[in-house]
Amino acid sequence: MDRTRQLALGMQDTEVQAGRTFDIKTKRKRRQGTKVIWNETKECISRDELAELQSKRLVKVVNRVYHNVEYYRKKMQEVGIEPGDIRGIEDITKLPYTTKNDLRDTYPFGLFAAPQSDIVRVHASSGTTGKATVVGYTRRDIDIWSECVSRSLTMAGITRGDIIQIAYGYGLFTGGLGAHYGAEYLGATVVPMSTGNTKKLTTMMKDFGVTAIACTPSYLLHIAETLEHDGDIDKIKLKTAICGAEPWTEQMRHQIEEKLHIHAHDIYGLSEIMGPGVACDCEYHKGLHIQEDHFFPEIISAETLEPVAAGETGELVFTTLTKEGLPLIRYRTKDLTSITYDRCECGRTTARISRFVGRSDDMLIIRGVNVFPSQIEAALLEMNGTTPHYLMIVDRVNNLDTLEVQVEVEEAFFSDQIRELENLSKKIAHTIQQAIGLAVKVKLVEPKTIERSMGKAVHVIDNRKLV
Ligand code: DLL
Repeated sequence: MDRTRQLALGMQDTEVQAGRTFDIKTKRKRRQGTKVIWNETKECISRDELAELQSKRLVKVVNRVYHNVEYYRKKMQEVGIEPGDIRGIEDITKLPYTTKNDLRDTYPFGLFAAPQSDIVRVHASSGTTGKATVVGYTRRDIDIWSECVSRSLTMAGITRGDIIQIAYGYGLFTGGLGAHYGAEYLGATVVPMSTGNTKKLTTMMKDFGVTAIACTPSYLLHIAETLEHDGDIDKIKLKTAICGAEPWTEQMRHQIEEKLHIHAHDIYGLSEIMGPGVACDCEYHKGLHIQEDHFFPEIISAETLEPVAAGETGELVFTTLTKEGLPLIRYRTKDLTSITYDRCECGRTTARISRFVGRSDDMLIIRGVNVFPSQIEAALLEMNGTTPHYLMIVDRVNNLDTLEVQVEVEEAFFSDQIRELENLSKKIAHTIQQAIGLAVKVKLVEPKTIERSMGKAVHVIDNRKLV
Protein backbone atom coordinates (compact mmCIF):
# COMPACT_ATOMS: atom_id res chain seq x y z
CA MET A 1 0.00 0.00 0.00
CA ASP A 2 1.54 3.35 -0.94
CA ARG A 3 1.87 6.23 1.48
CA THR A 4 -0.83 8.39 -0.20
CA ARG A 5 -3.34 5.57 0.13
CA GLN A 6 -2.36 5.04 3.79
CA LEU A 7 -2.94 8.72 4.50
CA ALA A 8 -6.29 8.63 2.71
CA LEU A 9 -7.32 5.78 4.98
CA GLY A 10 -6.10 7.63 8.06
CA MET A 11 -3.33 5.11 8.55
CA GLN A 12 -0.52 7.56 9.08
CA ASP A 13 0.43 5.91 12.33
CA THR A 14 -0.36 2.30 11.92
CA GLU A 15 -0.41 0.38 8.73
CA VAL A 16 -2.96 -2.38 8.45
CA GLN A 17 -2.29 -4.88 5.72
CA ALA A 18 -3.99 -8.18 5.12
CA GLY A 19 -5.48 -8.13 8.58
CA ARG A 20 -2.23 -7.45 10.46
CA THR A 21 -1.02 -4.20 11.93
CA PHE A 22 2.58 -3.10 11.54
CA ASP A 23 3.97 0.09 12.90
CA ILE A 24 5.77 1.79 10.06
CA LYS A 25 8.73 2.89 12.10
CA THR A 26 8.79 0.07 14.64
CA LYS A 27 12.26 -0.25 16.02
CA ARG A 28 13.15 -2.48 18.86
CA LYS A 29 15.87 -1.09 21.00
CA ARG A 30 17.80 -3.03 23.58
CA ARG A 31 17.83 -1.40 26.99
CA GLN A 32 18.91 -2.63 30.38
CA GLY A 33 20.51 -5.79 29.06
CA THR A 34 17.77 -7.92 27.55
CA LYS A 35 14.94 -5.40 27.93
CA VAL A 36 13.53 -3.91 24.76
CA ILE A 37 10.87 -1.38 23.86
CA TRP A 38 8.40 -2.92 21.42
CA ASN A 39 7.34 0.28 19.67
CA GLU A 40 9.75 3.07 20.47
CA THR A 41 8.06 5.44 18.01
CA LYS A 42 4.89 5.42 20.07
CA GLU A 43 6.11 4.54 23.56
CA CYS A 44 8.86 7.19 23.58
CA ILE A 45 7.02 9.86 21.54
CA SER A 46 7.47 13.48 22.65
CA ARG A 47 4.53 14.78 24.69
CA ASP A 48 3.84 17.46 22.04
CA GLU A 49 3.74 14.95 19.21
CA LEU A 50 1.54 12.70 21.32
CA ALA A 51 -0.96 15.52 21.98
CA GLU A 52 -1.09 16.21 18.25
CA LEU A 53 -1.72 12.55 17.48
CA GLN A 54 -4.36 12.26 20.23
CA SER A 55 -6.09 15.38 18.90
CA LYS A 56 -6.33 13.98 15.39
CA ARG A 57 -7.59 10.67 16.66
CA LEU A 58 -10.13 12.23 19.03
CA VAL A 59 -11.67 14.28 16.20
CA LYS A 60 -11.95 11.11 14.16
CA VAL A 61 -13.49 8.99 16.91
CA VAL A 62 -16.02 11.68 17.84
CA ASN A 63 -17.12 11.84 14.22
CA ARG A 64 -17.32 8.06 14.13
CA VAL A 65 -19.61 7.75 17.13
CA TYR A 66 -21.72 10.77 16.17
CA HIS A 67 -22.42 9.42 12.71
CA ASN A 68 -22.69 5.70 13.56
CA VAL A 69 -24.19 5.46 17.06
CA GLU A 70 -27.62 6.96 17.59
CA TYR A 71 -27.25 6.81 21.38
CA TYR A 72 -24.06 8.92 21.27
CA ARG A 73 -25.55 11.34 18.76
CA LYS A 74 -28.52 11.95 21.09
CA LYS A 75 -26.25 12.24 24.13
CA MET A 76 -24.13 14.85 22.37
CA GLN A 77 -27.18 16.73 21.10
CA GLU A 78 -28.55 16.83 24.65
CA VAL A 79 -25.49 18.77 25.80
CA GLY A 80 -25.44 20.87 22.63
CA ILE A 81 -22.24 19.45 21.16
CA GLU A 82 -21.51 18.70 17.52
CA PRO A 83 -18.43 16.98 16.11
CA GLY A 84 -17.22 20.37 14.80
CA ASP A 85 -16.93 21.61 18.42
CA ILE A 86 -14.18 19.07 19.07
CA ARG A 87 -11.02 20.36 17.41
CA GLY A 88 -8.38 18.82 19.63
CA ILE A 89 -7.69 16.85 22.77
CA GLU A 90 -8.16 19.99 24.92
CA ASP A 91 -11.86 19.94 23.95
CA ILE A 92 -12.41 16.50 25.45
CA THR A 93 -14.02 17.90 28.62
CA LYS A 94 -16.92 19.22 26.52
CA LEU A 95 -17.99 15.62 25.89
CA PRO A 96 -20.37 13.71 28.17
CA TYR A 97 -19.20 10.70 30.21
CA THR A 98 -20.11 7.11 29.35
CA THR A 99 -20.87 4.53 32.08
CA LYS A 100 -21.65 0.82 32.36
CA ASN A 101 -25.34 1.87 32.47
CA ASP A 102 -25.05 3.22 28.94
CA LEU A 103 -23.82 -0.19 27.82
CA ARG A 104 -26.67 -1.84 29.71
CA ASP A 105 -29.28 0.50 28.19
CA THR A 106 -28.06 -0.34 24.70
CA TYR A 107 -27.54 -4.10 25.33
CA PRO A 108 -26.27 -5.99 23.45
CA PHE A 109 -24.84 -4.14 20.42
CA GLY A 110 -26.37 -0.64 20.62
CA LEU A 111 -23.06 1.21 21.07
CA PHE A 112 -21.23 -0.63 18.29
CA ALA A 113 -19.92 1.81 15.71
CA ALA A 114 -19.16 -0.72 12.98
CA PRO A 115 -21.57 -2.87 10.98
CA GLN A 116 -22.01 -6.36 12.39
CA SER A 117 -20.29 -7.81 9.31
CA ASP A 118 -17.09 -5.99 10.37
CA ILE A 119 -17.22 -7.29 13.95
CA VAL A 120 -15.01 -10.37 14.13
CA ARG A 121 -15.30 -11.09 17.85
CA VAL A 122 -17.35 -10.28 20.95
CA HIS A 123 -16.42 -10.61 24.60
CA ALA A 124 -18.59 -9.96 27.64
CA SER A 125 -18.21 -9.19 31.32
CA SER A 126 -20.59 -8.75 34.23
CA GLY A 127 -23.09 -5.95 34.19
CA THR A 128 -24.53 -4.45 37.36
CA THR A 129 -27.90 -6.10 36.95
CA GLY A 130 -27.28 -9.50 35.53
CA LYS A 131 -27.19 -8.35 31.92
CA ALA A 132 -23.71 -8.78 30.50
CA THR A 133 -21.66 -5.90 29.19
CA VAL A 134 -20.94 -6.86 25.60
CA VAL A 135 -17.95 -5.57 23.66
CA GLY A 136 -17.19 -5.98 19.95
CA TYR A 137 -13.96 -5.83 17.96
CA THR A 138 -13.18 -5.35 14.29
CA ARG A 139 -10.14 -7.11 12.83
CA ARG A 140 -8.16 -3.91 13.21
CA ASP A 141 -9.24 -3.62 16.87
CA ILE A 142 -7.90 -7.13 17.49
CA ASP A 143 -4.62 -6.21 15.79
CA ILE A 144 -4.22 -3.06 17.88
CA TRP A 145 -5.08 -5.04 21.01
CA SER A 146 -2.36 -7.56 20.11
CA GLU A 147 0.06 -4.68 19.57
CA CYS A 148 -0.76 -3.31 23.04
CA VAL A 149 -0.28 -6.73 24.66
CA SER A 150 3.04 -7.14 22.79
CA ARG A 151 4.17 -3.78 24.19
CA SER A 152 3.19 -4.95 27.69
CA LEU A 153 4.89 -8.33 27.43
CA THR A 154 8.03 -6.59 26.16
CA MET A 155 7.90 -4.22 29.17
CA ALA A 156 8.00 -7.36 31.29
CA GLY A 157 11.09 -8.55 29.41
CA ILE A 158 9.27 -11.30 27.51
CA THR A 159 10.60 -11.96 23.98
CA ARG A 160 9.94 -14.33 21.09
CA GLY A 161 12.41 -16.70 22.73
CA ASP A 162 9.99 -17.30 25.62
CA ILE A 163 7.52 -20.12 26.15
CA ILE A 164 4.48 -18.57 27.80
CA GLN A 165 1.55 -20.26 29.53
CA ILE A 166 -1.64 -18.24 29.29
CA ALA A 167 -3.55 -19.16 32.43
CA TYR A 168 -6.29 -16.55 32.30
CA GLY A 169 -9.72 -17.95 31.48
CA TYR A 170 -10.44 -18.38 27.76
CA GLY A 171 -13.94 -17.57 26.58
CA LEU A 172 -16.08 -14.48 27.06
CA PHE A 173 -13.53 -13.08 29.53
CA THR A 174 -10.94 -10.98 27.69
CA GLY A 175 -7.95 -12.30 29.69
CA GLY A 176 -7.27 -15.59 27.89
CA LEU A 177 -7.74 -14.71 24.23
CA GLY A 178 -6.41 -11.16 24.69
CA ALA A 179 -3.12 -12.32 26.19
CA HIS A 180 -2.99 -15.24 23.75
CA TYR A 181 -3.21 -13.14 20.57
CA GLY A 182 -0.75 -10.60 21.99
CA ALA A 183 1.82 -13.26 22.90
CA GLU A 184 1.54 -14.84 19.46
CA TYR A 185 1.87 -11.41 17.84
CA LEU A 186 5.08 -10.93 19.83
CA GLY A 187 6.26 -14.26 18.49
CA ALA A 188 6.53 -16.14 21.79
CA THR A 189 5.59 -19.83 21.97
CA VAL A 190 2.12 -19.89 23.49
CA VAL A 191 0.73 -22.67 25.69
CA PRO A 192 -3.02 -21.94 25.99
CA MET A 193 -3.70 -23.42 29.45
CA SER A 194 -6.75 -21.41 30.54
CA THR A 195 -7.69 -21.97 34.20
CA GLY A 196 -8.84 -24.96 36.17
CA ASN A 197 -6.19 -27.67 36.05
CA THR A 198 -3.27 -26.64 38.22
CA LYS A 199 -1.62 -30.07 38.23
CA LYS A 200 -1.52 -30.19 34.44
CA LEU A 201 -0.24 -26.62 34.39
CA THR A 202 2.68 -27.34 36.74
CA THR A 203 3.54 -30.58 34.93
CA MET A 204 3.68 -28.78 31.58
CA MET A 205 5.57 -25.90 33.15
CA LYS A 206 8.31 -28.37 34.09
CA ASP A 207 8.18 -30.56 30.98
CA PHE A 208 8.03 -27.75 28.41
CA GLY A 209 10.55 -25.49 30.16
CA VAL A 210 7.98 -22.69 30.41
CA THR A 211 9.71 -19.32 30.97
CA ALA A 212 6.73 -16.94 31.35
CA ILE A 213 3.18 -17.07 32.64
CA ALA A 214 0.15 -14.79 32.38
CA CYS A 215 -2.50 -15.27 35.10
CA THR A 216 -4.13 -13.56 38.06
CA PRO A 217 -1.74 -12.88 40.97
CA SER A 218 -3.80 -14.96 43.41
CA TYR A 219 -3.73 -17.92 41.03
CA LEU A 220 0.03 -17.57 40.64
CA LEU A 221 0.43 -17.78 44.42
CA HIS A 222 -1.66 -20.92 44.37
CA ILE A 223 0.53 -22.33 41.58
CA ALA A 224 3.63 -21.45 43.66
CA GLU A 225 2.22 -23.34 46.63
CA THR A 226 1.47 -26.37 44.50
CA LEU A 227 5.04 -26.34 43.15
CA GLU A 228 6.42 -25.93 46.70
CA HIS A 229 4.24 -28.74 48.00
CA ASP A 230 5.43 -31.07 45.22
CA GLY A 231 9.07 -30.07 45.71
CA ASP A 232 9.17 -28.74 42.14
CA ILE A 233 10.23 -25.10 42.60
CA ASP A 234 13.81 -25.83 41.48
CA LYS A 235 12.65 -27.88 38.51
CA ILE A 236 11.02 -24.99 36.64
CA LYS A 237 12.56 -22.43 34.28
CA LEU A 238 10.01 -19.68 34.92
CA LYS A 239 11.52 -16.17 34.72
CA THR A 240 8.60 -13.79 34.34
CA ALA A 241 4.94 -13.40 35.24
CA ILE A 242 2.46 -10.89 33.92
CA CYS A 243 -0.38 -10.62 36.42
CA GLY A 244 -3.57 -8.61 36.56
CA ALA A 245 -7.36 -8.71 36.29
CA GLU A 246 -7.74 -8.19 40.05
CA PRO A 247 -6.39 -5.85 42.73
CA TRP A 248 -3.06 -6.82 44.32
CA THR A 249 -0.39 -5.11 46.34
CA GLU A 250 3.31 -4.41 45.95
CA GLN A 251 3.90 -6.81 48.89
CA MET A 252 2.08 -9.57 47.02
CA ARG A 253 4.24 -8.89 43.98
CA HIS A 254 7.39 -9.28 46.13
CA GLN A 255 6.00 -12.46 47.67
CA ILE A 256 5.46 -13.96 44.21
CA GLU A 257 8.94 -12.91 43.11
CA GLU A 258 10.56 -14.44 46.18
CA LYS A 259 8.62 -17.70 46.15
CA LEU A 260 9.22 -18.37 42.45
CA HIS A 261 12.53 -16.49 41.92
CA ILE A 262 11.02 -14.55 39.02
CA HIS A 263 10.11 -11.00 37.94
CA ALA A 264 6.40 -10.21 38.29
CA HIS A 265 4.71 -7.39 36.38
CA ASP A 266 1.32 -5.72 36.75
CA ILE A 267 -0.93 -5.61 33.68
CA TYR A 268 -4.20 -3.69 33.64
CA GLY A 269 -7.17 -3.50 31.38
CA LEU A 270 -10.93 -3.72 31.23
CA SER A 271 -13.13 -5.32 28.63
CA GLU A 272 -15.09 -2.15 27.87
CA ILE A 273 -11.90 -0.39 26.79
CA MET A 274 -10.17 -3.42 25.25
CA GLY A 275 -9.02 -6.10 27.72
CA PRO A 276 -5.52 -6.73 29.13
CA GLY A 277 -2.81 -4.40 27.81
CA VAL A 278 -4.33 -0.95 28.38
CA ALA A 279 -1.42 -0.36 30.80
CA CYS A 280 1.50 -2.32 32.24
CA ASP A 281 4.51 -1.66 34.47
CA CYS A 282 8.09 -1.73 33.20
CA GLU A 283 11.21 -3.04 34.93
CA TYR A 284 11.27 0.00 37.27
CA HIS A 285 7.81 -0.81 38.72
CA LYS A 286 6.99 2.86 39.24
CA GLY A 287 3.45 2.83 37.89
CA LEU A 288 1.76 1.32 34.84
CA HIS A 289 2.48 2.88 31.44
CA ILE A 290 -0.75 3.63 29.58
CA GLN A 291 -0.82 2.99 25.82
CA GLU A 292 -1.72 6.64 25.43
CA ASP A 293 -1.76 6.74 21.65
CA HIS A 294 -4.80 4.43 21.85
CA PHE A 295 -6.42 5.33 25.20
CA PHE A 296 -6.67 8.89 26.51
CA PRO A 297 -6.72 8.95 30.33
CA GLU A 298 -8.31 11.48 32.68
CA ILE A 299 -8.53 11.32 36.47
CA ILE A 300 -11.67 12.86 37.95
CA SER A 301 -13.27 13.25 41.33
CA ALA A 302 -15.97 10.57 41.63
CA GLU A 303 -18.10 13.12 43.53
CA THR A 304 -17.80 16.34 41.54
CA LEU A 305 -16.78 14.68 38.23
CA GLU A 306 -14.21 17.49 37.85
CA PRO A 307 -10.59 16.67 36.92
CA VAL A 308 -8.17 16.28 39.84
CA ALA A 309 -4.53 17.42 39.73
CA ALA A 310 -1.78 15.04 38.57
CA GLY A 311 -0.65 12.94 41.54
CA GLU A 312 -4.04 13.08 43.27
CA THR A 313 -6.20 9.99 43.57
CA GLY A 314 -9.45 9.89 41.63
CA GLU A 315 -11.47 7.82 39.20
CA LEU A 316 -9.81 6.78 35.97
CA VAL A 317 -11.66 7.73 32.79
CA PHE A 318 -10.69 6.55 29.30
CA THR A 319 -11.52 7.64 25.78
CA THR A 320 -10.61 5.07 23.16
CA LEU A 321 -8.81 6.86 20.32
CA THR A 322 -8.59 4.13 17.69
CA LYS A 323 -11.31 1.57 18.45
CA GLU A 324 -13.71 0.88 15.58
CA GLY A 325 -16.10 -1.76 16.99
CA LEU A 326 -16.94 -0.17 20.32
CA PRO A 327 -15.34 3.26 20.68
CA LEU A 328 -16.12 4.75 24.08
CA ILE A 329 -16.00 8.43 24.98
CA ARG A 330 -14.90 9.37 28.51
CA TYR A 331 -15.75 5.96 29.94
CA ARG A 332 -15.83 5.96 33.76
CA THR A 333 -13.86 2.87 34.79
CA LYS A 334 -14.69 3.30 38.52
CA ASP A 335 -11.06 2.31 39.23
CA LEU A 336 -9.30 4.64 41.67
CA THR A 337 -5.71 5.66 40.96
CA SER A 338 -3.43 8.66 40.37
CA ILE A 339 -1.42 9.67 37.30
CA THR A 340 2.02 11.06 36.54
CA TYR A 341 3.28 12.46 33.23
CA ASP A 342 6.98 12.44 34.26
CA ARG A 343 9.33 10.60 31.96
CA CYS A 344 10.16 7.14 33.29
CA GLU A 345 13.72 5.88 33.81
CA CYS A 346 13.00 3.20 31.19
CA GLY A 347 12.84 5.93 28.53
CA ARG A 348 9.12 5.68 27.84
CA THR A 349 7.29 9.01 27.82
CA THR A 350 3.78 7.65 28.32
CA ALA A 351 1.75 8.60 31.41
CA ARG A 352 1.84 6.16 34.32
CA ILE A 353 -0.95 5.26 36.72
CA SER A 354 -0.26 4.07 40.25
CA ARG A 355 -1.35 0.71 41.61
CA PHE A 356 -5.14 0.76 42.07
CA VAL A 357 -6.39 1.69 45.52
CA GLY A 358 -9.93 0.41 45.01
CA ARG A 359 -13.11 1.13 43.11
CA SER A 360 -15.75 3.79 43.48
CA ASP A 361 -18.57 1.24 43.06
CA ASP A 362 -19.38 -2.07 44.78
CA MET A 363 -17.93 -4.42 42.16
CA LEU A 364 -15.97 -7.33 43.66
CA ILE A 365 -13.40 -9.34 41.77
CA ILE A 366 -13.50 -12.98 42.84
CA ARG A 367 -11.11 -15.37 41.10
CA GLY A 368 -10.73 -12.72 38.44
CA VAL A 369 -14.50 -12.68 37.82
CA ASN A 370 -16.34 -9.39 38.27
CA VAL A 371 -19.28 -9.77 40.64
CA PHE A 372 -21.86 -7.21 41.71
CA PRO A 373 -23.93 -7.87 44.85
CA SER A 374 -26.97 -6.78 42.83
CA GLN A 375 -26.56 -9.88 40.63
CA ILE A 376 -26.97 -12.12 43.71
CA GLU A 377 -29.98 -10.10 44.80
CA ALA A 378 -31.60 -10.40 41.37
CA ALA A 379 -31.00 -14.18 41.37
CA LEU A 380 -32.57 -14.56 44.83
CA LEU A 381 -35.57 -12.48 43.88
CA GLU A 382 -36.28 -14.88 41.04
CA MET A 383 -36.66 -17.78 43.48
CA ASN A 384 -39.39 -19.02 45.78
CA GLY A 385 -38.68 -19.52 49.46
CA THR A 386 -35.90 -16.97 49.88
CA THR A 387 -35.91 -13.37 51.07
CA PRO A 388 -33.70 -10.67 49.55
CA HIS A 389 -31.66 -10.65 52.77
CA TYR A 390 -28.27 -12.10 52.07
CA LEU A 391 -24.64 -11.76 53.02
CA MET A 392 -21.68 -12.54 50.78
CA ILE A 393 -18.59 -13.72 52.64
CA VAL A 394 -15.47 -13.59 50.49
CA ASP A 395 -12.31 -15.28 51.71
CA ARG A 396 -9.01 -16.54 50.39
CA VAL A 397 -8.10 -20.15 51.16
CA ASN A 398 -4.75 -21.47 49.84
CA ASN A 399 -4.58 -18.32 47.73
CA LEU A 400 -7.85 -19.10 45.99
CA ASP A 401 -10.87 -16.92 46.53
CA THR A 402 -13.99 -18.48 48.01
CA LEU A 403 -17.51 -17.12 48.15
CA GLU A 404 -20.14 -18.16 50.66
CA VAL A 405 -23.60 -16.69 50.34
CA GLN A 406 -25.77 -16.75 53.44
CA VAL A 407 -29.41 -16.54 52.50
CA GLU A 408 -32.40 -16.00 54.74
CA VAL A 409 -35.16 -18.49 54.14
CA GLU A 410 -38.85 -17.65 54.42
CA GLU A 411 -40.54 -18.72 57.66
CA ALA A 412 -42.72 -21.31 55.91
CA PHE A 413 -39.74 -22.96 54.23
CA PHE A 414 -37.57 -23.05 57.31
CA SER A 415 -39.91 -25.43 59.09
CA ASP A 416 -39.62 -27.85 56.15
CA GLN A 417 -37.85 -31.18 56.10
CA ILE A 418 -34.06 -31.15 55.96
CA ARG A 419 -34.13 -32.75 52.53
CA GLU A 420 -36.24 -29.93 51.14
CA LEU A 421 -33.89 -27.36 52.61
CA GLU A 422 -30.97 -29.16 51.02
CA ASN A 423 -32.75 -29.06 47.68
CA LEU A 424 -33.45 -25.37 48.11
CA SER A 425 -29.80 -24.73 48.95
CA LYS A 426 -28.64 -26.58 45.83
CA LYS A 427 -31.14 -24.70 43.71
CA ILE A 428 -29.93 -21.35 45.05
CA ALA A 429 -26.29 -22.31 44.46
CA HIS A 430 -27.14 -23.30 40.89
CA THR A 431 -29.11 -20.11 40.20
CA ILE A 432 -26.33 -17.92 41.60
CA GLN A 433 -23.69 -19.82 39.63
CA GLN A 434 -25.72 -19.30 36.46
CA ALA A 435 -25.94 -15.59 37.23
CA ILE A 436 -22.31 -14.85 38.11
CA GLY A 437 -20.38 -17.72 36.54
CA LEU A 438 -18.72 -18.79 39.79
CA ALA A 439 -19.32 -21.76 42.08
CA VAL A 440 -20.55 -20.61 45.48
CA LYS A 441 -21.26 -22.23 48.82
CA VAL A 442 -24.78 -21.47 50.02
CA LYS A 443 -25.67 -21.44 53.69
CA LEU A 444 -29.35 -21.11 54.56
CA VAL A 445 -30.02 -19.13 57.71
CA GLU A 446 -33.14 -18.63 59.82
CA PRO A 447 -35.47 -15.73 59.03
CA LYS A 448 -34.41 -12.36 60.47
CA THR A 449 -30.89 -13.47 61.42
CA ILE A 450 -28.96 -11.35 58.93
CA GLU A 451 -28.33 -8.04 60.60
CA ARG A 452 -30.55 -5.22 59.37
CA SER A 453 -28.79 -1.96 58.77
CA MET A 454 -30.03 1.52 59.57
CA GLY A 455 -28.16 2.93 56.64
CA LYS A 456 -26.80 1.20 53.58
CA ALA A 457 -27.32 -2.54 53.81
CA VAL A 458 -24.08 -4.45 54.29
CA HIS A 459 -24.07 -7.25 51.75
CA VAL A 460 -20.39 -8.11 51.67
CA ILE A 461 -17.77 -9.17 54.18
CA ASP A 462 -14.44 -9.41 52.41
CA ASN A 463 -11.96 -11.29 54.59
CA ARG A 464 -9.25 -11.44 51.95
CA LYS A 465 -6.00 -9.91 52.99
CA LEU A 466 -4.22 -8.64 49.93
CA VAL A 467 -0.77 -9.22 51.46
O1 DLL B 1 -9.92 -8.07 33.97
C1 DLL B 1 -9.03 -7.57 31.77
C2 DLL B 1 -7.72 -8.15 32.17
C3 DLL B 1 -7.46 -9.47 31.93
C4 DLL B 1 -6.77 -7.32 32.76
C5 DLL B 1 -6.21 -10.00 32.27
C6 DLL B 1 -5.52 -7.83 33.10
C7 DLL B 1 -5.26 -9.17 32.84
P1 DLL B 1 -12.66 -7.10 33.18
O2 DLL B 1 -13.09 -8.49 33.48
O3 DLL B 1 -13.56 -6.23 32.38
O4 DLL B 1 -11.30 -7.10 32.39
O5 DLL B 1 -12.35 -6.42 34.58
C8 DLL B 1 -11.84 -5.10 34.62
O6 DLL B 1 -10.64 -5.57 36.67
O7 DLL B 1 -11.87 -2.30 35.97
C9 DLL B 1 -10.26 -3.38 37.47
O8 DLL B 1 -11.19 -3.11 38.50
C10 DLL B 1 -9.79 -4.83 37.55
N1 DLL B 1 -8.39 -4.98 37.14
C11 DLL B 1 -7.92 -5.38 35.95
N2 DLL B 1 -6.57 -5.41 35.96
C12 DLL B 1 -6.19 -4.98 37.20
C13 DLL B 1 -4.93 -4.76 37.84
C14 DLL B 1 -10.11 -7.63 32.84
N3 DLL B 1 -3.78 -4.99 37.23
C15 DLL B 1 -11.59 -4.68 36.04
N4 DLL B 1 -4.95 -4.29 39.12
C16 DLL B 1 -10.93 -3.32 36.11
C17 DLL B 1 -6.12 -4.06 39.76
C18 DLL B 1 -7.36 -4.70 37.94
N5 DLL B 1 -7.32 -4.25 39.21
